[in-house]
Amino acid sequence: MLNSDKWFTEVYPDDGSALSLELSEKLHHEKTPWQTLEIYQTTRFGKLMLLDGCVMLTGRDNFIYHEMMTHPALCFHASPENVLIIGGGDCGCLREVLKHPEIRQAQQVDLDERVTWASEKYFPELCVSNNDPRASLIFSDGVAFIEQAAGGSYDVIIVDSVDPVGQAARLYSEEFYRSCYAGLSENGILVAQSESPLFHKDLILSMQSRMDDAGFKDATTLFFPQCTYPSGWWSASMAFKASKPLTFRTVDFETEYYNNDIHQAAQAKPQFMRNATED
Ligand code: AG3
Repeated sequence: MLNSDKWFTEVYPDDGSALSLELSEKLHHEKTPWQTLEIYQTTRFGKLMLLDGCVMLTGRDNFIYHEMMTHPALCFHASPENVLIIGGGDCGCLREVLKHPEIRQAQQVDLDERVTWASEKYFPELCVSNNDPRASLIFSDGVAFIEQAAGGSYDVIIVDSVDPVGQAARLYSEEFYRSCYAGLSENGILVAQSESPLFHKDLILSMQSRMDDAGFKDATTLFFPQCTYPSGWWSASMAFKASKPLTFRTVDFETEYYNNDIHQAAQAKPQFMRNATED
């Protein structure tokens, strides 16, 4: 039995399961205009950020998610210069994007300024590139932002959002993917977090078909572990405006999870995914 004062638990009612982390201190709690934001110190997972009671990141394992949300797409692009991050207010994706020396401009558009404030205070390691002259932090609605963007503005668009509930559901729609398609340059690549392969297979499949319907030529899903998210197994779905490139660039900076072998291995489809997409 767990002592509930000492433990945070995120329950996944649809899947009859839950994840618990042992806490040592409550560091912050506020209702922002958009959501409830909480930060805790855990005993073994570093700091923990929750939005509306859902785990957004822990200090211990966020590197896997942030590297997989950025490097595969950026390495598939021959020369990514302009990048848009929709969501991602904790700045973890921004930090990874700016490790690529080719990048000339990285814009991050998140609704909630308080998430970035909290990240700067409690996760300074994720915010090391916030003052990079190539970075701009914009606090506004990502859906409206990409709808209004000039066509062909971005080489890579990264959608680092929360689960597809409430306002965020718009970030999983065909209409939104159409705006991303228009906002991408000729060989542009879209990558979006796409939940758990085990718990949310149908969402992944419907994201892929919406990406198809929005005009993208190819789509692929990356599979990777993320032990503090539902089921401990996560995914990111990529869509290519032109055909999926046959080659990818190698990074020459330090990473903790991503490397050339992971780039390829993460695209291997589990058999149940193959079965679900076979005609
Ligand atoms: N974005 C994906 C969070 C989804 C987690 N879902 C949950 N715990 N139910 C995280 C933002 C990290 N930059």
